[in-house]
Amino acid sequence: MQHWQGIEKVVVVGLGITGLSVVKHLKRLPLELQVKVIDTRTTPPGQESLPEGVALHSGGWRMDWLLEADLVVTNPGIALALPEIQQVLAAGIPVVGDIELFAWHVDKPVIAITGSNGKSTVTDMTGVVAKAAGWNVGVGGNIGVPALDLFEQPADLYVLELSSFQLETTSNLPLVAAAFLNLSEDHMDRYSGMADYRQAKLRIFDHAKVCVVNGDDKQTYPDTEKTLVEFSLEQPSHASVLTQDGVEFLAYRGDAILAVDELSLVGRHNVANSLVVIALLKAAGVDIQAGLEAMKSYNGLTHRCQVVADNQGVKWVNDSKATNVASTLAALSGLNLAGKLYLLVGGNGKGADFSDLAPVLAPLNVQLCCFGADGDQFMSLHSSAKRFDTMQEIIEWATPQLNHGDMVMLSPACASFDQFSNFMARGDAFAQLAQRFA
Ligand code: UMA
Ligand code: ADP
Repeated sequence: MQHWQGIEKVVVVGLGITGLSVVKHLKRLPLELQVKVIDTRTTPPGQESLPEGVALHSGGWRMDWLLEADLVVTNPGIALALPEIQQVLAAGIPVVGDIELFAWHVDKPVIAITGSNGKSTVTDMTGVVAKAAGWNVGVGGNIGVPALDLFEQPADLYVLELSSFQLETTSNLPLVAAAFLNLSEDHMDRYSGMADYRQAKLRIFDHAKVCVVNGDDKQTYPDTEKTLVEFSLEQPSHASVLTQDGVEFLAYRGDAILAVDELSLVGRHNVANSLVVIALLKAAGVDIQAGLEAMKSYNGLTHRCQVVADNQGVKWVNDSKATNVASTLAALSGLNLAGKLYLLVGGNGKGADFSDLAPVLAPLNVQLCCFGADGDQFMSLHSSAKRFDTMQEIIEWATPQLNHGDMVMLSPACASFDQFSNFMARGDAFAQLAQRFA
């Protein structure tokens, strides 16, 4: 409890699922803490679940509360650059996030994952394989289960997905292994540029015994000397693809572990993600062989390159979480199809430039099906492009033409808000169409 010395008054900024998990954690500690909550929203989510006796101020700031605090705990959605938080810092009051509180409390090994794309997939798969290998695993963080809630159940290993927002307010997280998957443009509304965004992510390595880095993306390497484990799709590496007698294997330090085509996950990026899972679990001392069947059958999180129907040799893939160009490019790279790809693209384009898709589509046997508000923006990307209003129209038109070896994939490179409430609703609608028409 050394970190808590001299701390009595704690102010939690931002409720939501993180703020609630922080309050519950503070209440569980054997300390006499005075806890207050501020949320700038008029009706903060989670308000109704706040334990009795915890004062809440909503709809704005309370600088008097903040400046009297011994510790301020912020929700990841609260930027440190806000003037109110800057004032707290200038007064010498420590500002931390929920992951720092997790770090102060945890007494079991922790694995953590960050990056621009693939975090949730790697986090979930790492948890699934470790569980299959007999470990009692707590999986949480940015993936949607607040890390502090994991302390409500016993565990002997934790796997955390960490966003750059969470890492900004974390300084003491001891990790048995940490991975930085890749870096591409995101969250530029919160950072002054890519260098700033990268520095936030690099904090994951500060107290990591083993740093898993992407040999194909040097931006993921720490700036100081650390114990590195590299993964790569392009060259031999600690974790890489090894070809033996014409068969590709996932390999770790030269040992073939699993044939690539035994993975249920599709897409070359998922080969990279699987290599990371192996590297992380090896570093944590988990017996990969014991979890191998789980790795083979792992079919991904809903809405990320997930096979939702496989009938008469036609695979239907839901990649509704591909809401930007980089994630659709990832879904396309390394697709090894015997037949034709029916690719559904479009939605709310958020003003993005889609031209990077054209050279990747050019060599593919593809039928580009453009729908939604910004469907027109895809029409010039491939000669096959055909315009529709909705996904249902596309499926009704395409189904009679499908042949063995074909794939129907929703990887829209756009947000869903033009026709759906979120990417999950869009993915569910696609999965239902797949069930009906497959
Ligand atoms: N907000 C205010 N005033 C406040 C508090 C919040 O305006 O006082 C606004 C902010 O714009 C903030 C937003 O509300 O961005 C979301 O806050 P929230 O209360 O909904 O947050 P939580 O429910 O606690 O969810 C957070 C993470 N949200 C963010 O980082 C924005 C969740 O990641 C995470 O799953 C959860 O904690 C558990 O750890 C979401 C996310 O979008 C999925 N993450 C970003 C990403 O993946 O790209 C980083
Ligand atoms: P995150 O949690 O970082 O958003 P997800 O695992 O939810 O990552 O995947 C988000 C999107 O990015 C999906 O469309 C998915 O297919 C794609 N993706 C997954 N892994 C990678 C990767 N290693 N590189 C690029 N894109 C990826």
